[in-house]
Amino acid sequence: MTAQSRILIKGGKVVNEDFSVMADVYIEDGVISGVGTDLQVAAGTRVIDATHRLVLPGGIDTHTHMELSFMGTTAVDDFQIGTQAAVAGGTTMILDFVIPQKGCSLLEAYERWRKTADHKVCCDYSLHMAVTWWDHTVKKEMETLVSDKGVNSFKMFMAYKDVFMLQDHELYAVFSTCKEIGAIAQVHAENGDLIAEGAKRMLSLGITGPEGHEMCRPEEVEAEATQRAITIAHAANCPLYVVHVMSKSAAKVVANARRNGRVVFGEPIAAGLGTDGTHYWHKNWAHAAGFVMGPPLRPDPSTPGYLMDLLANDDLSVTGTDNCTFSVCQKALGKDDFTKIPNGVNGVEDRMSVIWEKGVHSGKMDENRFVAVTSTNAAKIFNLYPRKGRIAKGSDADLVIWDPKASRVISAKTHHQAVDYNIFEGMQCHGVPVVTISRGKVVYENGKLFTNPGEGRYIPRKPFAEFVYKRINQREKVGTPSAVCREPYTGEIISIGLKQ
Ligand code: URQ
Ligand code: ZN
Ligand code: ZN
Repeated sequence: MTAQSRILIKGGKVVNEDFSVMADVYIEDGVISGVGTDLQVAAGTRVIDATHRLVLPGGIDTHTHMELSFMGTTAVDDFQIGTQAAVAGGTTMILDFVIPQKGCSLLEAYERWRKTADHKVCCDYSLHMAVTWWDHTVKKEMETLVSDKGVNSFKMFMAYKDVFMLQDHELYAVFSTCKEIGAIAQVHAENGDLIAEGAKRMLSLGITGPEGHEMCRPEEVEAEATQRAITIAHAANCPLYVVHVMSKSAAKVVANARRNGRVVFGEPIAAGLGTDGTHYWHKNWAHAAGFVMGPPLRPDPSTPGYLMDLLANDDLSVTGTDNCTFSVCQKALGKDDFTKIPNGVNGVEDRMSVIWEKGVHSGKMDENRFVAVTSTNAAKIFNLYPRKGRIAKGSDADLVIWDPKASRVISAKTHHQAVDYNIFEGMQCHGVPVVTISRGKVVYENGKLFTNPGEGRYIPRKPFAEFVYKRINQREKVGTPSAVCREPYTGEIISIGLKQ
């Protein structure tokens, strides 16, 4: 073991989701080997001073699309640049999506994504699998992905009609399979049929700009699909994860379901927590188009604060970014027709600071809840905990030294992402990552990257995460309906012979 692989983080406050404590952290060979005071450390250990700073579990971004080919072009943040930007923002793991085209093999798509990502990633990563079509071969491949490839999360699109969208009976079949194999079902919850009709209507009214993108799919189109997914998942006794919850209406549906005891998790994203859909009405086309994603950001300016309130009180559970970036010249594919603007925005670098500023600095949540929603809950839901999402002996040494008092101004001029604009441009955020450590290696320090592409690893995940399945399993045992015992009916029966 080289001295380089031994680090002592001294004088900081360790913040986990359940409590904070003044303690040092000793790291050896990529793993946390001690948390406390007066730790015995080997000679030659590198000491990092964390006085007046917080030591947090590295962020886990539950939702990215690095170098996704979509709507005729390819997202510019690839797995190298995207993970460099992640660690520059205090995130030490991303969960990306394999998205097979309709009719294509899920396993072949999985191997393609691994081949693309493995040699590029600068921090650990894992993969969700999208199910964009359904037949018995898809079911077989889902079983193989769980048993052999460490996938335990499958995403179904209720939008993108004719491209990725599944019908309700297919959703029921896929959800039932997820429950059988111990996976969590994720949904992009928007009514794809209504979007298609809405878009036609907007274009027929001569509305071709980004404002049409939001007006063709208002909040209720998201809320209706969110409720429908929850209902179908409940019928299958399947745990549900609603990705990118973008509106107050959809958030209320998730909150209500959770209060009714449903096993459902809502994922707001940095964009929806930090900005809003008023930008679609900006006079500058490129500015407006830069915010186009699905579901859209909402023009109700109270949306970010509302989503943050629900995230603070556990009505919403976990945060991602849906980082799927297209530079202005790519967005311009839709300069005359908003339905051709590649959907997606940035977030992977700024998520942690945006949530600290709007969530913790604002007083809506404390530092422990911040850790829960940026790291720990993701680890628990996707069965990575406590290897990831906690600062404890034996956990991976994925951590960030965080300065809650420092602030930074977000700008495309200084960000590490490849995309040539930033939806948070000009936002001042308290809460700044000073040092990011990925599996015991300093990968970012004082504004400089020390990453090596390929040093990140693919992290396989086992099925039946306890955090998700304990209630499901118990309901399976006690919730099965039974028939009433009764004497057979022996009275008269009307005859309904053939019509004369
Ligand atoms: O829908 C998604 O999550 C992918 C295709 C990224 N784009 C987006 O607008 N959300
Ligand atoms: Zn989506
Ligand atoms: Zn997405």
